[in-house]
Amino acid sequence: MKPEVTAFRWVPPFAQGYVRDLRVRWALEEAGIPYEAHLVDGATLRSEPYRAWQPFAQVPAYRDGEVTLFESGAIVLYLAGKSEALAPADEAGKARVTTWVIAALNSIEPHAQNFLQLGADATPEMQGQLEAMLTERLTGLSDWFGDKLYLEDRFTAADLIMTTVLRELVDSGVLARFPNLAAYRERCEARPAFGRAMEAQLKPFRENAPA
Ligand SMILES: N[C@@H](CCC(=O)N[C@@H](CS)C(=O)NCC(=O)O)C(=O)O
Repeated sequence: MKPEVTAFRWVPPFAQGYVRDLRVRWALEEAGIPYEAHLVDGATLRSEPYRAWQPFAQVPAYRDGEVTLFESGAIVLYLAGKSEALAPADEAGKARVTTWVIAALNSIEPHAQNFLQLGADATPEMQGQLEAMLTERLTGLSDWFGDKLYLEDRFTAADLIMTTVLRELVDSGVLARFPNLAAYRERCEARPAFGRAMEAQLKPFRENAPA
């Protein structure tokens, strides 16, 4: 069976281009694996059959006849195990890619999300703390990254996930304080596979926009 990825039929404009099925679509595009989007709405998400697939009633979920998965990071890592377009074939290289995928999702994304989501309504003191915690993580990443082009010696699934975490920080202006990370994010988003994945996410939103 062709791989199937769940995605929203429509979301409000602020979320368009940022829904996490983008990660899976991008990985599939990089790997050259054709797939089908299984578009869902809120009622489907909350339904019992969907929750059996994705316990938290979220997108994306994935299945391909061999596996049934959820969590964008896990799905991208699974695809990286199948395609050298997403990770080196050797065990050490694969392990490094896994490390950076987990680092993006576990060491950076929570601080980015706390800053963006909690920061808006927080007291100035709390805002400052959230920003300081995020800045500390971005400083660590930026210092380690230096003048590299990618986390490994070429584009991998680690860059794909890291880019999707960093791009959420563009509008806040925080990412621009780290020019090497800002340039890295732009370099990864310039990839044709990213463009195809983005267009694939946005097309149903245009087609299903409320009248
Ligand atoms: N950790 C999950 C997060 C998935 C997630 O946050 N999905 C959002 C869209 S980006 C969603 O479905 N939100 C609907 C909801 O939570 O009700 C993953 O990476 O797959």
